[in-house]
Amino acid sequence: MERYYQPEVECASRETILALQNERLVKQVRHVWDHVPYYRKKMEEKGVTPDDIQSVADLHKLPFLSKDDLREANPYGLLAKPLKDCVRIQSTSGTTGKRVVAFYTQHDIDLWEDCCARAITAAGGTDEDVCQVCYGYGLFTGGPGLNGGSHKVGCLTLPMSSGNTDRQLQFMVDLQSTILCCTPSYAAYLAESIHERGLRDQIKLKAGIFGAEAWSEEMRRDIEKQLGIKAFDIYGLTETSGPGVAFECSEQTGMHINEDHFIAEIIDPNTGEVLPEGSKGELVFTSITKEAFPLLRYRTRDICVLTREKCSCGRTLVKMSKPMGRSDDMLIVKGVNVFPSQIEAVLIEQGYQANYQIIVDRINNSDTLDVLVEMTPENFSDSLGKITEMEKSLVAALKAMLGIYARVKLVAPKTIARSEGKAVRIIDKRKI
Ligand code: DLL
Repeated sequence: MERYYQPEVECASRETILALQNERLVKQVRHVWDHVPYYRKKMEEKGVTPDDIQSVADLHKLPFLSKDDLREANPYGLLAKPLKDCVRIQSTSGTTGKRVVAFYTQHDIDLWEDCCARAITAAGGTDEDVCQVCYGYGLFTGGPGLNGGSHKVGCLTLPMSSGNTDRQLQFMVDLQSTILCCTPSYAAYLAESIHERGLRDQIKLKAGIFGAEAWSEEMRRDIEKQLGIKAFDIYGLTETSGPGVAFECSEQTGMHINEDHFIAEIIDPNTGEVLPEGSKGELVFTSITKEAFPLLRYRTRDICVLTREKCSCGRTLVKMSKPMGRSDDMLIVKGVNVFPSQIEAVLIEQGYQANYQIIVDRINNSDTLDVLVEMTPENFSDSLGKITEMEKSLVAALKAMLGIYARVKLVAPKTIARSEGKAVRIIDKRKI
């Protein structure tokens, strides 16, 4: 039984969704103006008042919010509800600077969990399922979000948190988990461990809900094959509540954005200009239902494309492509833009797994790009001559993809550290 499929919104006509967004946006702008002096000042500086915002068509008049604003206002500067009405905080990981704290009322948590429940349902989850949540719990939103969503769907929920792979596998086998929720890099590690322990016949997984970091289509196919599951992408960020802002359906061609809660725009990251549908640019979100920490026109730094093509699943919610990297994740090497996802796609296409590290340095005023790639146990025993050939072939494939030379070094299996959460694959020594 699909307890959390909400066709009245997920499959509603464009007009219905727009009417809902218009009404909620107008209310939200007023709420922020009345309760968040920080944002009110930004609006005043731009000469905008709540009366100027009558519908989604007026959204472009509002100022953007950035991570820098969040840091400056941290912790209470963007709070729109009295602290006594808040029941929870979550926090960003702080990998790109100081941590930012997000606040939730009980209502905010309820809506956030609804979004995660939609994601689990879209991945085929029902109250018959056993959902193993191995995203981190605590300040990270992955564990709490999927945990809440799983409860709403009525799955038997295994609140594992990340790490302790032996215990994960024991529970997976003993309780016959059918849905796995974790980062794609941890899913790949679990798949590797299942293979090594010969447990493939003892697991009953049917679906995975993987997100929180960039992963390529090639990596998806690899994980699906290794675990015998269908792997679904899920997107979100702490600032907009957490996972469940967007989720994939059975078509697996992008993630439906929960437009009854978030208005999405794509902008040119350099000029801030709003781009037409189908253009590649920076994703910007306005949260129209959040009470405690509502962000208007928040710049995510994630680069992607929005499309409204008809989806065979019946959902009409706009779809976002997989983020093609973050604008602040993008490496500029010898003046060329390099996204780690491009490197990953090449490696997996050539038969390697997503165990790699990218090292960028500057030697004699010139950038260098090194890619360490783990060999598979099968090709590890090959002769030195063959390994040199394999490295050469990777260098050529990377050159074709990136347009620049990358030095490739194949290393022994298991020499690159595995990740239980978000993988750290880039070492940029120019910044150290
Ligand atoms: O990663 C929330 C989350 C938890 C999403 C579990 C999905 C599953 P943050 O730690 O604040 O929140 O990081 C947000 O992670 O701006 C993206 O750059 C990246 N990200 C999240 N989901 C995806 C995805 C969580 N499916 C940042 N694909 C975002 C690529 C993703 N990148």
